[in-house]
Amino acid sequence: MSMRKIWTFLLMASFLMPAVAQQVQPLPPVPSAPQVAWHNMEYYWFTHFGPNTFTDKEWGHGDEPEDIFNPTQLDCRQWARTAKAAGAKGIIITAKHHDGFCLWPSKYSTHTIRESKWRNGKGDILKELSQACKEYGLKFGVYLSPWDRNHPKYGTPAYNEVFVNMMKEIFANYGPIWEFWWDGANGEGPNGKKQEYDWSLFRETIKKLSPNTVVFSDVGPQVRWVGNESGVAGTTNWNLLNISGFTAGAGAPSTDTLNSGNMYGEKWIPAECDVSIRPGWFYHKEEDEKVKSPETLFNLYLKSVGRGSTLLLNVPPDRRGLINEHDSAALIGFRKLRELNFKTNLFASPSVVVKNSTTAKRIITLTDGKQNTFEQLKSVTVQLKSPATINTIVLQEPIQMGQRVIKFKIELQDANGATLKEINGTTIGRKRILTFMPVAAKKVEVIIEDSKAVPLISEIAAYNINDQLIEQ
Ligand code: FUL
Repeated sequence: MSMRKIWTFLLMASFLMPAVAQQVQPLPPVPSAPQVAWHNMEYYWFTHFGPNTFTDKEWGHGDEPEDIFNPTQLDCRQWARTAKAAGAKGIIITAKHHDGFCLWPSKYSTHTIRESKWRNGKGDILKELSQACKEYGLKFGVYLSPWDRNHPKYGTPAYNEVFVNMMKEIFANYGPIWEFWWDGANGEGPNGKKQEYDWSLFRETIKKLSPNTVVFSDVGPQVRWVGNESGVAGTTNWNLLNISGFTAGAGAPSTDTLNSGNMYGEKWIPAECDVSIRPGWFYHKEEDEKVKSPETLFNLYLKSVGRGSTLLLNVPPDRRGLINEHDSAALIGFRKLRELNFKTNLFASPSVVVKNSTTAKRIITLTDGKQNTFEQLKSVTVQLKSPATINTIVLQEPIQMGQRVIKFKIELQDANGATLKEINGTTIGRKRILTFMPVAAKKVEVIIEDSKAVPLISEIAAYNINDQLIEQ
């Protein structure tokens, strides 16, 4: 390149510099691509199935005879079909619960479906379910309890190898696995000893086998527990967590911390809300009448997804090996409530003017339903053509840029600019759904009062949902 060319290049570069410098940078820590995809799934299933289904226990002792496990009409395609019809995006199955019984014929255990009479020991539920999930376009996930009340090696260092070998077997035969679930429970095994889990070995194993799998434990590495089993995230919910010095189980941070995360947490480890559609995690006939109603499930959706978390809803198959009619009826009802109530974004109408309050620039991308377009703003004004009844506002941050908003305020005003209602909130994150007694608003203003860095908003929406569904 000649000198003249170099100078021209440098001159042009200097003109371009300020524009580049103004570009907003991601605020670390940020989620990985698999974590962003995980957030966007919003709602998926858990399924607890095993000997407990047949003994009516919640925690089997590990000495149950294998023949106890005997579903009469098992059909994983029926599970997947129901999950799909219910709008769920994936299924995580208890491949092994605390009783140690394996739902696949593991080489590393003698307490598996192979030892049962079911299908003459030839059945393989992980195979059937992983195939059914593929067929119905669902993600497939695996819960593998480290606590094992059956395995003779449990309580000795050799058990950590057994656990690793089981994971290798599962990834080799039933992948791809989108989420892997490690429960933190650590009780005694058959010889009365507790296990010292080698968490770093477990973590390294999955990282090598399948780097895109998101791994859940109380403290991540990719997804954390929300601190309760009732499906409720904190109204303040940071996707960040400090994990130095903590481990899953008894060594985890307090449930309060897990519930709301750490504002300046070192890692992106978002909370997942696990909750059962029934009082127990496993199917019990006497709980058929206690299946949560569509309205209760909708409420849980508001308190999980609507607080920036995801909803991991447990739907346990019955003794036939089918999703029970009581559960499917509630699940379809839940789907209908979501569809019906979130059908019309009142801010998406062409007659509504959405403006950055500082620059007065009109922004249509805030109501286009697309997460990857976002706007840098401290305050946004939404002007409606005529007053609309509103009882729900939804806000989203582009989480790929890091979680920023610490505190916000929403003002709903009438035609004369008088404030009808003021709503105060803290974090937004992936999605924040706020419900309140309805008002007929002509103007809505969202003001970001405090943030960790320049605030970014990707979506805003308003709805008029059935008043009975307003968050309780
Ligand atoms: C708990 C377990 O002890 C329960 O049985 C259930 O699997 C739940 C999801 O996690 O810690």
